[in-house]
Amino acid sequence: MVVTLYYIIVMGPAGSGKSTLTHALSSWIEDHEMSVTRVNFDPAADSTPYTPDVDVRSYINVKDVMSKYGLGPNGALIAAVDMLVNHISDIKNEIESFNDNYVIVDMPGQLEIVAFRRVGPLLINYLTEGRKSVALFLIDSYLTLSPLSTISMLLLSISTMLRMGKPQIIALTKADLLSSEQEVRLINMFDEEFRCDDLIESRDIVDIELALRLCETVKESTIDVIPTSAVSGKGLDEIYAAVQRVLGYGEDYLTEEPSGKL
Ligand SMILES: Nc1nc2c(ncn2[C@@H]2O[C@H](COP(=O)(O)OP(=O)(O)OP(=O)(O)O)[C@@H](O)[C@H]2O)c(=O)[nH]1
Ligand SMILES: [Mg+2]
Repeated sequence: MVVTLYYIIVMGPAGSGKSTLTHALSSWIEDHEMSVTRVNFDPAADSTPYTPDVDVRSYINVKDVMSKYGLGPNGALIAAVDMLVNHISDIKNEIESFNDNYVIVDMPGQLEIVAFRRVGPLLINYLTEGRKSVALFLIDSYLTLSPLSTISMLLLSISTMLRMGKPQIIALTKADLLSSEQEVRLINMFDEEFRCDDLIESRDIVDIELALRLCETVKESTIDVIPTSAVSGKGLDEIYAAVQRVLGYGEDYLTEEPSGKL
């Protein structure tokens, strides 16, 4: 069988659960007899819940950059991500040498550095060039319990999608921490039934017209929103199905011969 590398770029704000989901999703993929390369793309990561197959820290480490150039953590992360440009070709070669079915790239949480500066999209475009790729944008479920907070997070996801130029799936993480009542509220937020007009009841909104327009925009632009838990495994099969829909054009490794590389 010809193995095609599919890239899943895991993005989201700090602490949204990227590394934990990278671990859970890669195990899920292996449990389904497909192979996966785990890439830690965070030069500032202290530790990861999975063992990276490819690790940008072996090329550039933020702690070294801090001490060498006398920078603080944010400045050093900006410099480190810039410096990755010099190594991206080697990183790509290292990833491709595994020749696995999927590559999961666990990104840093500082979106202002990895998505909104020029170099982040440049690195990811280089990495995924010639391959099918999808961004998986994570939002902490807890931040989607109020309509305004949800709209803010979805706007962030849309801004990130515009910067990265990739199709995007949204996963709501840590669903296991919600009570059943909260879970119902959360799912209803993304339901067809949810009406932006309900926002008018909120007293905290400075500009209600703007809030309503943004609400309509995010409602129209948000396609796949999947509640997940890395603890219980909830939503992992839905993420896989959504990735297939976006990337696979009907092609599905689950219905193909296993890679035999596990
Ligand atoms: N209960 C629960 N906790 C989770 C889940 N996913 C992540 N966490 C916890 O949330 C915290 C942050 O998770 P990480 O995976 O490190 O988040 P991250 O997005 O990689 O964080 P940064 O790389 O620092 O931006 C950790 O304490 C995780 O154990 C989940 O599905 N359920
Ligand atoms: Mg992380």
